[in-house]
Amino acid sequence: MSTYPRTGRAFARLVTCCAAVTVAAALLSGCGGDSSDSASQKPAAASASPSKSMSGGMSDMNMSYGDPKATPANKVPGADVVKGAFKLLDTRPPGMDDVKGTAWLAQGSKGTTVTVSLTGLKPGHHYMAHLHAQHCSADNGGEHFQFTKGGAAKPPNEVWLTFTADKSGMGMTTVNNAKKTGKGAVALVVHPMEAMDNRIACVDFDF
Ligand SMILES: [Cu+2]
Repeated sequence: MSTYPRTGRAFARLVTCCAAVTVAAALLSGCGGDSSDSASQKPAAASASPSKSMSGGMSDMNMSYGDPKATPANKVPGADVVKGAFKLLDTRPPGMDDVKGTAWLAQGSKGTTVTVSLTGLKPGHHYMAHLHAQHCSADNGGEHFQFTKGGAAKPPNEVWLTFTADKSGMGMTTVNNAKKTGKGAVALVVHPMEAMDNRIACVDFDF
């Protein structure tokens, strides 16, 4: 298991932005570790509505968010789609210099659909992405986008995606939310699951 350096500033941001997720990362023992562990912990089926049987608390932090087989955002019929390319962030952990990819955000009659597709990831490692409320140039995306500001810091009030890189270092998934983000979700940030404060890359959505 690798550990990443944590600066005080990054940790403070972590507490405000991704504290809940870090709990999840801590609970996901073996996450990002050896491949046998990863395989045994891989969810049987990704769920686009992870909160249905959960009553809140830490249990829902172990859920997966998104479904790689769902209709991707750029193929949602009749939706307005914005697309952006990932830009590397200075907070990325070592070994992430070749990360590249695209994210799409679609809004239509079924709410919001977000798809991420990345290459250059570490094979077998777990990643998480969120919609963020500020552009990449403003504190690397700032805080998470929330439909109800100050509400629950988790889906469905926030938009989260989880995915695992395949053998070639490629990862992708799609998640849906019944509500439209409007122009409030201006960026998407991808993090390593086990080190949420090490933001790897960011996409700006320009509406
Ligand atoms: Cu985030």
